[in-house]
Amino acid sequence: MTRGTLITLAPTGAESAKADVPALPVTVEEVAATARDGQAVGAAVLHLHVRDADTRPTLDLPRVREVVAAVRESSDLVVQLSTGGAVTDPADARLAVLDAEPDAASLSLGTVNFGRDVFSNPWDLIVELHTQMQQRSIIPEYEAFDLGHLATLTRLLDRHGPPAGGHVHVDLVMGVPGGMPGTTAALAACLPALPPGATFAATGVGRTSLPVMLAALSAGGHLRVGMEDTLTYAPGEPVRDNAQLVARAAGLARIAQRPPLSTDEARRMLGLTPNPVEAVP
Ligand code: KMH
Ligand code: ZN
Repeated sequence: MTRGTLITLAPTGAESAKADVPALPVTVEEVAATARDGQAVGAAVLHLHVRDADTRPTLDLPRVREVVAAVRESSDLVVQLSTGGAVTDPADARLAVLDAEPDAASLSLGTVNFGRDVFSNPWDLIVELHTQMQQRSIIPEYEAFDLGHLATLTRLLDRHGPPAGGHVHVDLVMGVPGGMPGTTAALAACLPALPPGATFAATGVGRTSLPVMLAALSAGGHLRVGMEDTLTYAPGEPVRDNAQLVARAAGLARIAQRPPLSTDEARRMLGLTPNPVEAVP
């Protein structure tokens, strides 16, 4: 079992409107402050969707670069750009996000119904993202929305080799309407399908956030939390800010005696920096 817990913060996403959720960080300054505050309470990775000046989701490269630079200025978090974008984003724009030179990027492993929409991830796009990230030394976080997506991951690695850095890290995105449910049983079903040596995190959308977090910790997994996935802290109580969600995850990780990994520890775990060679006695 992994000794510490990697906490990824997904603060914004592409689905919620600022007008509906005033606490959602969307400006460059808000995202930079969210990164700083999230790191202070235990986050090590930032899963980043960018918004434009009108608060709408955007993959505009200058804007993405500006937000990445601001996050690197305000924090030491591993910057993981979303290549999933919004359900309406075309594949070429999603691939072009890699030009912003993040440390890491998400890589969704299959098409899934996404509420009333379809989040499209055909095989050729998966392969293109995987190979481009290999060539650019960008660390993928493989996102599985359903059990079959893990079979796709095994096929991808068999045919196209390991990712940059050599380590495979998977995020189980659970509770999306159309994907696998956010339950302990579904999480347990995924575990035998993970590639050997892989680490995993889990995130439960909406009200599945807490059960998924507890199930992931009990299974030696890592956590992703944030307002991309969860807008209600408790029944009838809106999330105050992203730091509130990170602090809760960090508290549960400490109770599990697997405290939050620092950003340096996270970089080593993910293969962004080499592990120090064990001293030979
Ligand atoms: N916004 C969703 C359609 C990712 O970031 O890689 C896709 C998503 C996945 O959030
Ligand atoms: Zn995302």
